[in-house]
Amino acid sequence: MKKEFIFSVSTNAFQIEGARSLGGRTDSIWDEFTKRNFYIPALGKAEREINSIEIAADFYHKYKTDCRIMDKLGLKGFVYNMDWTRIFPKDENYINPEGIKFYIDLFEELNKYGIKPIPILFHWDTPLWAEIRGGFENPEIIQWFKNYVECCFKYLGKYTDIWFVNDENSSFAQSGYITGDFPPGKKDKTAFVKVLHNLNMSAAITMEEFKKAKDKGLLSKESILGIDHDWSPPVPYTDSKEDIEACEKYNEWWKDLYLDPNLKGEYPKVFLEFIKDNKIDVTFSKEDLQYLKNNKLDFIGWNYYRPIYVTANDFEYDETKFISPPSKTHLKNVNFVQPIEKKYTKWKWPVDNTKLVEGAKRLSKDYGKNIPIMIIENGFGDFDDKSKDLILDWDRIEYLKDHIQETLRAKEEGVNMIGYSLWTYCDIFSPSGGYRKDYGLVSVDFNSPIRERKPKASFAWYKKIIENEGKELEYSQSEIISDLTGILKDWDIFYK
Ligand code: BGP
Repeated sequence: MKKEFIFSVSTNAFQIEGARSLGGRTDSIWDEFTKRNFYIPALGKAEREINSIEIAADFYHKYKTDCRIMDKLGLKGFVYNMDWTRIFPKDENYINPEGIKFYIDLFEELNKYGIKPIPILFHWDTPLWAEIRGGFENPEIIQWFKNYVECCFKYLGKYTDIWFVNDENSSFAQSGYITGDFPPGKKDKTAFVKVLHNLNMSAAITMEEFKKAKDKGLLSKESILGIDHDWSPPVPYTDSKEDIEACEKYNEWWKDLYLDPNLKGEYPKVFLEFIKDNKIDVTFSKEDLQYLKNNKLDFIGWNYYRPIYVTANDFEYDETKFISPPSKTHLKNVNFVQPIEKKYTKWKWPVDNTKLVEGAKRLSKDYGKNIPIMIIENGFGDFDDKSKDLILDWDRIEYLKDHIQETLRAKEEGVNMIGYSLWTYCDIFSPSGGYRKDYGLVSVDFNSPIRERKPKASFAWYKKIIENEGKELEYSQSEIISDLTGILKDWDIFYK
């Protein structure tokens, strides 16, 4: 029976939930990191703000209001990156009743409105008790993670049949252990290799627990478990043979390394070369590699924000050609450039939907013609003007329209696209922009003690798209303004 295409929104616990010291919860690495690195750039600067996530959008207290708002939007799915620490605040054994109860209540509430919860079990936020014991560098974490996922399938399995293990292992492992931009903030290639392997083994043990949970009837037989990855398809800067080869080399690292272990049960050559070239004293046992092969995941979550412009050349910074200095990668003759003729957000993220269909076809070619693919993140980060009665985020609507169009075209052209989930439901803490980088369909007033919510023009537009199942993406601004004015009529009573 062909399943309905899912129109959804996505969000993440440490960016939205707040209540970080409430309900029996203790600190995780993002709590520790944001406290230790607190930094607020000058007003209006598109710079990285590191701010407190203690309250964020206070979803922990406002989730019932938010579920009502999502019902008003007509949502079919809600992708939620869970918080391991809220459920396991002390160690790998103690289950926090208030923690698991919060997620049971949330999933119950979503189901009440016919919205399918789509949980992602791990989004970069290791519990501090685990980090102190080595975190993902310590292979024991695989058993600790097993306890966590077993608990989630036991108490939450009945609410949904679509699950993911990890969000963007690339961001967590590379920014957490190579560049140090994200917690735990290390620059250690050996740690990076160990962490990646333990993440993949944790995904494999999650698949083993997933199968057991199905056998126990905790999960429906059709339930699927996937990996969510942010592969930015490469665009060769020129059509030279060298630049095209550079794109393939790029794909080996940024696509194959973060998908092959989970979908093929093997590591790409580029990773084994990295270990050898850097004299990293880490080997993977035959048993582990066999275990990965025996526990491959079912499908792909794809975070598509932008393509990336790749060249083999080592260009000097020429402001007449590039909007930022070219950047070298650790791969020989693979460099990133930002050509001046392209379009970018205020945070210099390319705005370019031209690679989505080709990228989706490439994923199908590499991982199976019928492998289900769901866009899990796609969104437009901006400084929204919240000074007027109506928040008219037309640029965001244009961006979303262009990407939903390509997602549906990929589906029409034979890719098994099962859904589109935009980033993000409401304004939240951004890892690269703090509270000054807006992505939400719903605005949040971070100065208001009750974190007031207010719909933007994009809310009214996406509501229409869900109603017409993406058959009509075009819109008139005047119509959206009148729809939004209508939505705001009783907003303060029911949704503030
Ligand atoms: C992805 C993350 C999300 C989200 C998004 C936007 O990598 O999975 O959590 O933050 O990027 O990033 P940012 O807010 O830094 O622009």
